Amino acid sequence: IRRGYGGRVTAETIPPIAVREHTVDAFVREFLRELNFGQGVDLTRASVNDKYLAMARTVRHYLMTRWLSTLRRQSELQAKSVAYLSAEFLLGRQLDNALLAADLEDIVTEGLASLGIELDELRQAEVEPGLGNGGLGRLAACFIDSLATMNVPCIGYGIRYEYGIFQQTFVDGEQVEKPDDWLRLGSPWEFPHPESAVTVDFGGSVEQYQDDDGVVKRRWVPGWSVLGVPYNYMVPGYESGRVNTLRLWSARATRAFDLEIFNSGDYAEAVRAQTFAENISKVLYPEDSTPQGKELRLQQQYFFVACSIKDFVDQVLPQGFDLHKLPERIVFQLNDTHPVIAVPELMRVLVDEKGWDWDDAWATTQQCFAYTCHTLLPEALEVWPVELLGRLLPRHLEIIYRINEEFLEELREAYPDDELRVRRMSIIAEYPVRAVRMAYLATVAGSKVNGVAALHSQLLRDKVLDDFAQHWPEKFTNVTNGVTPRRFLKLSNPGLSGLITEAIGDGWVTDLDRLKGLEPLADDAEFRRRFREIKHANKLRIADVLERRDGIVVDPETLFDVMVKRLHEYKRQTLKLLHIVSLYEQITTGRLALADVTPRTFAFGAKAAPGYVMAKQIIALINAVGRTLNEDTSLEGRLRIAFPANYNVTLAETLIPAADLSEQISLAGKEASGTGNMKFMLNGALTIGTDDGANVEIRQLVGDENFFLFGLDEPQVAEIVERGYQPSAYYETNADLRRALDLILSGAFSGGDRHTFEPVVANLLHEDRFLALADFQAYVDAQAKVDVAYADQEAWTRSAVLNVARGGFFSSDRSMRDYIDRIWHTPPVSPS
Ligand code: GPK
Repeated sequence: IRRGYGGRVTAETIPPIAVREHTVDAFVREFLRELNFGQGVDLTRASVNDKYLAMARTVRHYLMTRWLSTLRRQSELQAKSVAYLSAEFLLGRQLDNALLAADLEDIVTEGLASLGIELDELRQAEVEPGLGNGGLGRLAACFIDSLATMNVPCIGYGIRYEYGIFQQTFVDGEQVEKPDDWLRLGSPWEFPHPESAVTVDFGGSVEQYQDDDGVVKRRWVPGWSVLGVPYNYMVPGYESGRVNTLRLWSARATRAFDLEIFNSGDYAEAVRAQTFAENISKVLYPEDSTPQGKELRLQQQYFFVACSIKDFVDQVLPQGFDLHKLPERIVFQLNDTHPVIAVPELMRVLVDEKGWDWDDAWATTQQCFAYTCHTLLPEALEVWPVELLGRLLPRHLEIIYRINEEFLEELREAYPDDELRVRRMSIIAEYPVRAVRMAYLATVAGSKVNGVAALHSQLLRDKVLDDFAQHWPEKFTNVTNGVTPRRFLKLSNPGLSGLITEAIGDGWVTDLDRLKGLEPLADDAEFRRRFREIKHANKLRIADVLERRDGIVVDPETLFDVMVKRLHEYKRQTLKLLHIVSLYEQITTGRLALADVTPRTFAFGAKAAPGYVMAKQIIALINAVGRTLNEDTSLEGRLRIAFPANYNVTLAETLIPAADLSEQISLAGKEASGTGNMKFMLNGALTIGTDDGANVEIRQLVGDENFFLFGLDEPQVAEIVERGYQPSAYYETNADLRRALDLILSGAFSGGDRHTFEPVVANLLHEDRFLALADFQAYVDAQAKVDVAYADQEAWTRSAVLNVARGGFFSSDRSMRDYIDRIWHTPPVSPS
């Protein structure tokens, strides 16, 4: 093997690990062996899927030596690791990343070609594992990629959902969800380990008993249980020689089915237990920052953290490990509140199972957890009614009560005359129903609490968790998000990657600050010409994909103006739509000459949570406006809307590199960070955005002159809301806005039907929770500046190059360094 541990593995010291030969011939041999012996087909009869599966398994072999060596070395060293607990890992396709890590692309291309197979055709056969909703899940995937690349020991723990994020289709412009049966054609990247299954209990009651010394104690007598089967995934680092592990849990019944009942002929009853258990990992909750008190969701959360803690304590740690040293060996990072039930679970393990006294257990537990908050929307902070929690996890509820009692005692000592404050900070909410506030529990238990961008962390301290920040100022910190430059620049934008490497060498792939070296080239006309050429080629590439994938035709000669993210009112897709409708209205009424319109392709990509009615209506409206504009020949194709269905990681990888303009237009103070904004920047798009989330840092780094800032800032928003926001006032006073809204109401986009989109417009006029109307004029003005800037292609390209050159800060490698320095204290481990 070329890198990594190969040299150390000798038969004299330890048993050998198989090694694959890094040549075209060896690859071809391996591939045919997998195809013939593994897949059981002959090349002449093999389907594309057969060939894809055989190739994926072959590529996987090339990473195996490093994986096994990493595991061996870790069990020798027992170095401190990160356990990243996350209900979502939005991985995207695996093949290209594996080829990159194994340095195999050339060999595989040549080897397959010698067999008459095109690598690209096999690439298309991969169904991406969509085990996440959006930003939060994709962030987890970027983080584990960075840790492997930086040689930091990490286990990702999550759920192997049988169905990932739903497949979105449009029927008459409306979103229709289809189940995401991603495992249907096989899953070559996973390693199931049914022999290592663990049992997870639920329900039942708590009983009192006397231990051997006569001490009265309490313990859980569960009512039912399920099995958690681990599936391991490789997380290969880039050029590091390390392969970390992602362990996803799948739920099984403890008794597959009751044979006696089955034999008696009651087949339905016999499989009931099985169905019930397997439902726990059946499907990803299609939510994004919306509350939903679902029992199954709490079951999922407890299921995966209980499996993970048990796994770590019983299987990862060496036998006889002194758990008092747990904080030296692990830090459990809580990715939002979804895994927070791990806190009382670790307490239960230490106190009830290991027999520790409470204070001892609490001191250790507090050192083992840290919590990341990803939102500012109050309704997105999870709370679990005690009725539900007590029914599902009675002992955990008791433990939470005790944590809370001691916490409130501490507060009463600190604030003897401020009972109001004490009640505000209680982990238990009393209204509207008695419930556990998971964010508060995480804040009390965690050694650190972080937000995901500078502004977000500030607002957490000042608003959402202000009492806690006053009580424990040193607990709060910021780690601005990042994205992996391997997937979102090197792999997704080969043209630009090649140009960058030619200019500054290839060190940027693991040291993204080196992009700074491109700054002088912004003034180099030849460099700018090549940069533009690459952007154009990327537009041709996405045009081809959209035509084949969706039957959508776009014009690569236009400005690509792209807004891709979950559909949510706070993100304000409607603001962008109002801009488009206003342009259209002005053109059709002759107030704007077609010749003065910058030809644009407005691209949208967005899924709405299936139960989020307003979001779905907005999708229908975008599609309706799109159909009208795209069919209106009087526009001569100067304005077109492209809204491909089922936006996912795979589509992002071709769409983002083609963008000229990145839309980051959330209401200030609502988007915790955003990570799409970073991907666009690194791929040479300019941002039009509000002073929100990581936009703030993007603008600071790239400079005002290379960023289209508009809109209210967070203090202004707070002030307007405080005074009593009246959206209708903007309708009354802004003629363009009024005409745009009236045009929608007139039925112009709904075949004359005035009712179809009335709810969307009425909501904007009478409620407009996210102040779209208040920011309309500022947005339109900023878009006018975009048109002017785009007209000067040399200046525009200069700005685009500077966006790339100054984007290095947004590597998730940097985020990981910040977590390591400020929170985890898990130094890299050298591979040999
Ligand atoms: C935040 F609260 C949540 C959630 O449930 N899901 C989700 O994707 C996002 N997020 C934020 O909305 C983004 O601003 C942020 O960049 C991302 O998490 C990662 O931190």
